[in-house]
Amino acid sequence: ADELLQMQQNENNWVMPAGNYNNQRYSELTQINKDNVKDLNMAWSFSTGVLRGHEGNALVIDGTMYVHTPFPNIVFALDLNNDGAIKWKYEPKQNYDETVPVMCCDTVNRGLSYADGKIFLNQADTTLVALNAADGSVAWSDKRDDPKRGATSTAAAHVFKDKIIVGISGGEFGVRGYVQAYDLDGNVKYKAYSTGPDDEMLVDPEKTTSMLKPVGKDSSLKTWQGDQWKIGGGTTWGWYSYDPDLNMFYYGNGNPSTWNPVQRPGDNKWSMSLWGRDLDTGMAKWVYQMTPYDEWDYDGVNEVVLVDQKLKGKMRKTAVHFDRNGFGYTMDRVTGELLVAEKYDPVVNWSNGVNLKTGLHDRVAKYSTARNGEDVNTTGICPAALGSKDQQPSAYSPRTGLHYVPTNHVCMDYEPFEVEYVAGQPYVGATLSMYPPEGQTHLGNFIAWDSREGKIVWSNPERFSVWSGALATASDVVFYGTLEGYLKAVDAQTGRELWRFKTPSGVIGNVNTYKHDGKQYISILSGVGGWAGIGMAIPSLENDTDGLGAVGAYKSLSSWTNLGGVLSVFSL
Ligand code: PQQ
Repeated sequence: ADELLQMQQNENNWVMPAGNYNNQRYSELTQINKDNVKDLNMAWSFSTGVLRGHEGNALVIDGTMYVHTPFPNIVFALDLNNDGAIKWKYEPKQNYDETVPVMCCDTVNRGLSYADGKIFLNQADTTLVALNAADGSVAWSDKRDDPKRGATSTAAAHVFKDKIIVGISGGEFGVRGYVQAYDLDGNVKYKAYSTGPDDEMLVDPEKTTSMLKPVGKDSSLKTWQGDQWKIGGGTTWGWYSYDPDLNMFYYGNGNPSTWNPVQRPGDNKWSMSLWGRDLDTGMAKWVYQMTPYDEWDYDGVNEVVLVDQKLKGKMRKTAVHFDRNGFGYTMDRVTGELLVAEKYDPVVNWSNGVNLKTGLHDRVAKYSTARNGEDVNTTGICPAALGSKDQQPSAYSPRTGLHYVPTNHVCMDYEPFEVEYVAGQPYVGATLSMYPPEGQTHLGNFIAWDSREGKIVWSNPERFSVWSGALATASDVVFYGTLEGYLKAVDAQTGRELWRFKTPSGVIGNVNTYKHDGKQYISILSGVGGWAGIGMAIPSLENDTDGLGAVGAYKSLSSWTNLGGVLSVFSL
């Protein structure tokens, strides 16, 4: 039986990170519509008591709301039937000194999952804990990795059918990425690495395909020098999706370590790749590397959205992904065939485009950071390392057939330098400066994208990168938050702004919606931070190149907002 498959269809609840297995972040609720959204008011709010960046969103399950925080990863259960009273609170004990200094991009956590009467929390120190939803007591827990070697967790655990899927962070510390599957009782079922020998990646040389062809033996090992794959990154800290009919799950993985490409010649497979795996066995059905031999830190972890749609007259089960490298990819999710790959920000300049036959980019030589085996200080690369989009998840409306994508509009200078691997120490090897594209002042856009054609339908400029996840509803209203702290509602067809509200802090959380006692609510976590807001989260970072280059680009953010985690809930 698939409890979650049933529960995700109840639009009163928000039962998993994206609301739905398919990562669409779409709700059938229609009480709040284009005409009345201007009358939205704050219904109630809740302070988490934690500073630093608040990513992700609360879950709502049958009258209880579950709210998480960044490190120390507190979980609150709020009773919606009793004025939001705190039913229980869980605060894990984690070693601050071991964990927080090795989190690359703020102490964020992207949220909780639910199944079988339990709430699953993926703690920063890599402990996965199952809490009894009724009282917050610990049912079981497992610490799967070690922050002392730079391994941490920021991603939500994702529950698909009878498995809990968790990834790992630490690409900036030479951590070798993997996904690990547990059953609901906490037994490890499999582990699949991003790099290394075929059996450790759960890759079958004959049956696993890339660009529709078998990957062949040692498809990863052949693309690294010596043992470099052991510290080769490809971490797995993004949003996962699941197709119950195909019984496959989907995700992307991150950058090869180090950021200095000259130190790791080769394609560095399978970093920077999209994966489709069988849920029961973990075996890869297909894999596609978007940015072989990465020279810019264009992690491939962004969400994979599952959409059934008509391309060139033919219905397809597609997987849509907005990569850090600036391209919006549409794949056939059954076979891994590449169908569309187009720029979703016109300023992207490192590649002229993707050859749909080979899957390879036509790279522009002057934006390379490694030429003839030597480091090159390169200027004016678009996008910057944080990509045309980072972790902030998009929404999709099956009504309009469009994706609503929070984007970054940032370029960079990149100076690679030689770095030695020391376990638990930064293994970055590049100094970055980031700034808006030439002649422009805005750092973000909120766009509508047609993934059948690979085209921008409308685009709203934003002062800062839109680091918040979007929500689309069946009344054709789309919501998102901004780094200044606005929660905005726009018209799904035109992008016209319908409403805005300034929340207590910058928004890097994801908007969601639920219904309680017949009333529709919109909820959002504010609390500035994340990579874009790192200069605010850690005030001792002062130089423009601090925070891996984000401090300079987002300097003026401190004239708009201040730290502090608050959940804000709105209704008519
Ligand atoms: N995290 C954020 C954020 O939450 O704002 C942004 C980023 C991360 C990045 O742009 C990264 O490249 C990144 N990389 C890793 C990694 O390579 O393991 C981890 C994380 C993370 O766990 O938050 C980020």
